[in-house]
Amino acid sequence: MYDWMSVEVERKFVCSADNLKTLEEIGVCVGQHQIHDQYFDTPMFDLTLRDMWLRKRKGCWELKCPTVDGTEGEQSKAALLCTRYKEITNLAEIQLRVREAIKDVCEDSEMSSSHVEESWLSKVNLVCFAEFTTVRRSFTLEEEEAVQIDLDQADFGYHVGEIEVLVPEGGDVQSALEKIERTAQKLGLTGDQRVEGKMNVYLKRNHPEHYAKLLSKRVL
Ligand code: V4E
Repeated sequence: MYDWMSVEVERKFVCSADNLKTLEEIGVCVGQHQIHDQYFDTPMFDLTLRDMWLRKRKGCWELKCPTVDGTEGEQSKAALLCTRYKEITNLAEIQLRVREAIKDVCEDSEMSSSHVEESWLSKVNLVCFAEFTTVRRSFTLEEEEAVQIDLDQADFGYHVGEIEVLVPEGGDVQSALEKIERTAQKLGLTGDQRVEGKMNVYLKRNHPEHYAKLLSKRVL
């Protein structure tokens, strides 16, 4: 069991004035902060085309990649509104996975032996393709342990809400989905469509050709 690997189960939502009022009544605001994210990929977008999202946040590397949990075929309506991604924060493991993903386009790198953090980026030809700042207000609900509700406002003018549960490796994803569904009902969320994340909107505006490719490959 690794404390640097967990599964993030998340449902994004459009936060109406009514939803916000309810959240402020039943939730506890646990903070507001600014998050500056830089996302990296090869110039040919080899990572994101594999649904792998490498970013630097607060000086730390994070990699989100698809989970393989075998439940894809039999998902409830509520589960279909959620995304599940493995979240990896250990740099050596991140480097391993990145190298594995792009090994065909990068033959002879010695990434894992690199001690200078930035040098591994140029070795595998990773460049920053997206950079933005988000103001995030975070809430919890007393009766829903481990659920966090974030209201995000990105600097390129997009607002989105997220209900999320971090499940430790090997933990109970099903119960996380149930917590998210209960929370959505408490907030009075009615939408039954997946809501776009910040990156969707960012890519649509800044890298429309790549965005179209991700859509056609069903990554987004
Ligand atoms: C996984 C992913 C991306 C990486 C960014 O993930 P996201 O959770 O949207 O960002 P953020 O800032 O809320 O991260 P947190 O603070 O919660 O860790 S970019 C695109 N994806 C894939 C993806 C998808 N296919 N569909 C939806 C609705 N969201 C994300």
